[in-house]
Amino acid sequence: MFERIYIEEAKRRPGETVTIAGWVARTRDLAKIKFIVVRDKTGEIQVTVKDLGLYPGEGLGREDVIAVTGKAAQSKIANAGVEFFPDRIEVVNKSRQPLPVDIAETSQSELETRLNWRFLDFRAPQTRAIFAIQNRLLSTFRGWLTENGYTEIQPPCIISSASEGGADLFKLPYFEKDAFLAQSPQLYKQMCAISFEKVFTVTPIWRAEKFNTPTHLNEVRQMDIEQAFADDEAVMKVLEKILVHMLRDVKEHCPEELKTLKRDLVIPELPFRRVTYTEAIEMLQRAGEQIVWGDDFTKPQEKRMMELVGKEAFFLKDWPAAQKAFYSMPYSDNPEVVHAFDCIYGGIEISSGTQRIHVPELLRERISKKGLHPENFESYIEAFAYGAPPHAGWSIGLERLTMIVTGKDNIRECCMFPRDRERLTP
Ligand code: AMO
Repeated sequence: MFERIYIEEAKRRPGETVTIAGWVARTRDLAKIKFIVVRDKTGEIQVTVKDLGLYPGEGLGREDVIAVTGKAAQSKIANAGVEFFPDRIEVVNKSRQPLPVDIAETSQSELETRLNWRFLDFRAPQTRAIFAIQNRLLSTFRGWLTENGYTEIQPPCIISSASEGGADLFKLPYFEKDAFLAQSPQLYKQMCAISFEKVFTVTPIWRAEKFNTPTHLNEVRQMDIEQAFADDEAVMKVLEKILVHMLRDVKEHCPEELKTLKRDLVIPELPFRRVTYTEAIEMLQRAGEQIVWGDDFTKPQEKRMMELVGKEAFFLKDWPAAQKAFYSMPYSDNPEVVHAFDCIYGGIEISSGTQRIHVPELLRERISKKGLHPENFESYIEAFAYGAPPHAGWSIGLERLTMIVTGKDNIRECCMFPRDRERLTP
């Protein structure tokens, strides 16, 4: 392989003979001169070909991979202020023409077509911006938690029983038994937190939800924490803090990407408002909505509530036990209400969490009450019989968070290879 430097670096080293390599973004032919715009991961540069003998005889098409040896020079004409004068142009690999998706202008191709040709779509400016931001969110999440004393854990993805309740499980044969794809790292992060104290993980999870909506996937990446000696309020404080930190970081480090996406990112104010479920029901009732205590919110009601609360981000807390998973800690004076919260950001639930039950007997009782069988959870329940401190945690859906940060209205845009009811390839 030839030695190449990135375009960004070539621009900083005018006058030096170097080799750049990348994809042909576009070409322009004038009578005595040809222009090739070459793109690599660091940007684009215009290659100005004055000696037409250097130009490949078979011509160049968009997305052909080429290597160009020559010198960068300041230019008053080229858009970026620097152009590249070649001594040699090598065609590394041709692209089939025509391209099945319009990379230069993503909005002109249907999302379905773009997803069918995802590897090409990754070269489009908007898509690159989305995943640059997602990458930043992930690295900041990991960095902040590591710096603040959390241990990264590796929970299993093949599990023997439901972690979030009975429904929506993908079943798979596992030798002589049945197993399931994890719906959440829930049970394992709890078992880690009662020993390691502060843990986090980023892991794929699977939900066999049959519906197809703009905010649901069947395979999700969850960003979770779990911590000992903590209640719901303690982990809500961590959540609002890390979320604002991640958003500030994106705003600071991804200004070009946000510009490409035409996204004016508003950083929510700290602390986030805490609205109880009961208050939310009353607010909606006052606004004329048909809803009673115990109901879940419909999508339009959720939206209405957003408008009524009037905040970019807020917590919705103290949910009815019936709406939340078996492991949620009930209030001691009102067991119908649990120490559970959702974080609503940009109009959707991006995260939810609870204080957990750390007492085996209560856990057995709540599992049975949900119509599940405690015997299927014994290894988990038993973990709390040997000195389990109170603990709490939450999970942020990476794709939903990316959706809001990038201003996209379909979650599939924010997942490299989305899995939904219909899509299993690529
Ligand atoms: P929950 O089921 O609310 O809680 O999931 C947490 C977050 O994960 C994301 N998410 C999804 N995103 C897209 N498509 C889906 N089908 C989907 N399902 C979930 C959302 C959601 O807020 N174990 C608990 C969390 C905890 O208590 O720690 C759990 O999984 O952003």
